[in-house]
Amino acid sequence: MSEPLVLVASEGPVRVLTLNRPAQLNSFTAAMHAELLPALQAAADDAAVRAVVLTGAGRGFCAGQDLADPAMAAPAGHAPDVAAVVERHYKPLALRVRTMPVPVIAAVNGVAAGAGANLALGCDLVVAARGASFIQAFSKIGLVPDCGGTWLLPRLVGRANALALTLTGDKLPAADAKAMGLIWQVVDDAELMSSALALAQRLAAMPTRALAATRRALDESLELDYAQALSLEARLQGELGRGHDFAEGVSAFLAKRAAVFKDR
Ligand code: T3D
Repeated sequence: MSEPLVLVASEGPVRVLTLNRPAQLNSFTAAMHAELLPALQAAADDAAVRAVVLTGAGRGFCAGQDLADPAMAAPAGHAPDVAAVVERHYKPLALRVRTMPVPVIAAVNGVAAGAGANLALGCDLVVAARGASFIQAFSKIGLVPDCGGTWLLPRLVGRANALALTLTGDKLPAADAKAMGLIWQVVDDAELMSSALALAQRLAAMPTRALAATRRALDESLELDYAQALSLEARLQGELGRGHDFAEGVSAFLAKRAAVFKDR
């Protein structure tokens, strides 16, 4: 039997998904897509999962689309249908990550290029190894950023930085990505997984439903005016206020004990 292209492991409430095509820097084939999206869906559907960590096997995180995947190739004499690839694979993947009911942490162990970079940047928190790097490789092969890159980049680092990264396709070392505000944290290479897992365990013990609602409010606020954002806050507070976790959080605070959150 061949190795899975996405390794799935659990550390208590944390689901760890590892892209597993190390010889090709975990670049995406149709077959790897066919394992990653269901693995994310399974984590979303499993009430015991309260955080997800996404990482890569070997020296790379993900080099984006596998440019040699025969399953993506056009029939002889035809132009490739890149739109179909994006609609079928990258759009559902980016949407799934962004709407997970639990926090998603990218543990970027090495180079993250093309759609691989944007997959990481679409996660809620990005922790990168010092030796990792981010490359908006699309301009080098005549494409625009996909997997959410055009939406994410200006929001994360502003138009000037977004344009510089995407037009040049230059490699951005993890420390520079952190300094630019593109990612959350840089850690020593040897400490990547322990740091990402500790962060995931910490988030897993928090009120998961409120964390997912917070992400939603921040994302939606970008399309709203101030009054609309205030209304969305009121609606979400209303929903959360009726849940177990708010009552538990307040009662634990007043009783000076640790809260045990359950909502998801
Ligand atoms: O249909 C569509 O295409 C639409 C979807 C588009 C989404 C996208 O992601 S487009 C962007 C695709 N990705 C790239 O253009 C990145 C291509 N890779 C690179 O530029 C370099 O590999 C890296 C800068 C990422 C890393 O460089 P380096 O020197 O550390 O490693 P390397 O030697 O280039 O790569 C190691 C191996 O991985 C090598 O194989 P080999 O020679 O040892 O057998 C290389 O061919 C393979 N590899 C790396 N990236 C890809 C890849 N094979 C296929 N596709 C790749 N994207």
